Amino acid sequence: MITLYSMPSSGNSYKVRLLLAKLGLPFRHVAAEAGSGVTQSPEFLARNPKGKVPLLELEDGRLLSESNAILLFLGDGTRYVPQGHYTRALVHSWMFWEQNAHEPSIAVRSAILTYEDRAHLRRPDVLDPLLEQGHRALQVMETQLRETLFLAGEVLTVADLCLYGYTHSAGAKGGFDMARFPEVERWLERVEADPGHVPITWLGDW
Ligand SMILES: N[C@@H](CCC(=O)N[C@@H](CS)C(=O)NCC(=O)O)C(=O)O
Repeated sequence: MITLYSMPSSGNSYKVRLLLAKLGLPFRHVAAEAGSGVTQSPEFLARNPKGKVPLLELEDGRLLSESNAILLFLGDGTRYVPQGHYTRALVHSWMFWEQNAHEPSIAVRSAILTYEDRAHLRRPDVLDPLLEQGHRALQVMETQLRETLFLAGEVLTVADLCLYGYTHSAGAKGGFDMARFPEVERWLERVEADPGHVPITWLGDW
């Protein structure tokens, strides 16, 4: 059976759990919650020197880190990764953008407001620019979702699961003003309506 090392409260980890649920793939879950020290243990660092989760361990011991690489690996050959070269490249484009422009503002602001060890960062000079950057990222999604039902076209792909990871809690955890982004809100509902959806609290207990 495959093993997933993941942080229960993290969107990057949630993306992978969400795809595993949709694929109906059984897995062993190893929790690495913030502050637990799991990711800095010698055993974990021997598996992933980056010291980060999610980390996928295959039955034969091969390892794969980076949430979006894991999504593309697990989704390959399924309805979640399109076959057409251009559409697949669009999926990659959204996933690279997520790590470069969306996660660094939306996930980071949410983390500062959630985790007590980041409470010292709850200052306007840190939080205000992140709010502005996050709203800009949400506007990029809003603009796309005025044109298509999902980010890379008319069907749900791993790009949607990837962006759902942190967007679904951007208002509640990050303090972003979601009322400004009605198409994003409708897209969140469409992603949730897709078969096999599970909440962030689901850790693989089938
Ligand atoms: N680019 C990486 C980011 C991974 C990452 O930053 N993981 C965080 C949780 S979201 C983590 O492992 N934190 C635990 C630690 O730093 O010890 C991915 O998408 O997988």
